[in-house]
Amino acid sequence: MNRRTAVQLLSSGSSVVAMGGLPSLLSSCGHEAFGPAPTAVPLIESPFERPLPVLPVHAGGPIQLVAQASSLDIRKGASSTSMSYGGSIYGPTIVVRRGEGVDAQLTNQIGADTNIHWHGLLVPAEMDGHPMHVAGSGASLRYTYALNQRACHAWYHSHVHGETGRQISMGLAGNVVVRDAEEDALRLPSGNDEFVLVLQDKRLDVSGHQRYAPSMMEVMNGYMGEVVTVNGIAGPIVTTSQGRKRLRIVNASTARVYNLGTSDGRPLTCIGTDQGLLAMAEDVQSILLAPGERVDVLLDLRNAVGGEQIYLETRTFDGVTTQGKHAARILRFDVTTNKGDMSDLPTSLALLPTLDPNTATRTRTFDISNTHGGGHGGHGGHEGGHTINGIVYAMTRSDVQAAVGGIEIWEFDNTAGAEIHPMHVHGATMRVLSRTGGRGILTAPERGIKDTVLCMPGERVRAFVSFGPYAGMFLLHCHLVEHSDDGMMLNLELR
Ligand SMILES: [Cu+2]
Repeated sequence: MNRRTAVQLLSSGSSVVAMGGLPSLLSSCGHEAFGPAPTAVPLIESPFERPLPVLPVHAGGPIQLVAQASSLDIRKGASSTSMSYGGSIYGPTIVVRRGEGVDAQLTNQIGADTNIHWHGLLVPAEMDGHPMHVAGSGASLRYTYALNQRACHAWYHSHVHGETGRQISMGLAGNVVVRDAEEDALRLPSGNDEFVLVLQDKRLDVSGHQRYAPSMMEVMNGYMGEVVTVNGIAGPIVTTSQGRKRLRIVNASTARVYNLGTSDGRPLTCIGTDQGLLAMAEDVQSILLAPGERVDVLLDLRNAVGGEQIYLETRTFDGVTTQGKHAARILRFDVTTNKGDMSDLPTSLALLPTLDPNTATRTRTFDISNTHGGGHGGHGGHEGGHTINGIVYAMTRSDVQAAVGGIEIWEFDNTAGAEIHPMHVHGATMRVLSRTGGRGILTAPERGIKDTVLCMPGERVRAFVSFGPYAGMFLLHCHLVEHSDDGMMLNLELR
């Protein structure tokens, strides 16, 4: 794709904000020592002309996950190398009921170390995909564990230190859907009306091949692509009946935040977040979704008419200079004349555990500002990796010790920072208590149970952290994966 066709792809009549021009990345190849200046990578809409790929579902019984090279037409008619757990894109969606378990055999055929972290699942430490537990090339790892947690949308992905960004970006990710009786009782849209959507931006070269080669500047700002894919492809279409749709969305990008809304301004009904259902549904105009986060929304197409086209789009947002400056439509719903799920949503969705901060045994503050001793202005500003409390990750050092089953208050302090940091904890769950500075508010999904929380520049976020039932070495890290690969990660030892 040359510069002119790229600009033509900024389709007319859309919500795309055409900026002055495209940065050099579209015409450049290979790893640049110093990447483009820290301006936001634009978004380029692709023509909507292919059906949304449905990721295969695996329900019950052992599963083989073969990490392998694969090929995928991210852009129509342009085959790109990618990676997957079997098949052409990502891995199967593992559906499991509360009280059951997962038995997954990872076989490594990618020619480099890999492993699997079960993001959002509370599993024993040795099953959690800590970066010290990897399968070498040609080797296998078996993950077996029981699940006793609320219905939720979790996901799985590679967690090899220093390589996580590349492996996730190339496709080593998949979904886990946990179901339970509490959720069943709500009779939420299901079957053909329930969609698992993996959002990932891709940087494509002129031939449509995806690239992952962050420059030093992109390790700071995050590595962003100009094309947003859903379930692996650009420009997907869902042809669907009138009625309610349940969209279970994961942001599998390494760095790009999405501000999700609809093209005709109809609200999204937020019903769930990382760790399952909210207490009450909440209609919102837009939802900010950071890397690693999930959101569960209902899209109400009961009043749509046959032939209508409604887009899920990502809009601009404020708060950081390096992204959020562009909008694009990312998924089109083509509404048929058929009537689907026309029922109503109950007012009350779920009972969440009572939040009593007085039960916390201690408060810890994590300085995540990463001012890099001189800011991002120059190429020399980045020395020694991204840090938490000034510490760069070391594989076997125990950094934070906390009690199995205990409760603490954690404060993520990005007050002096200029970068975004979606903070993620393994082996524990979070309830966000407050956000001061920056946006200064909690968003609708943040009223539920979280495992990843976005800290924008200038923000201080306080969260109630409940440690899970398993002892051993877990992690606390930034889910802007270029940051965690660069060392923005601590070992959390539960004992
Ligand atoms: Cu970060």
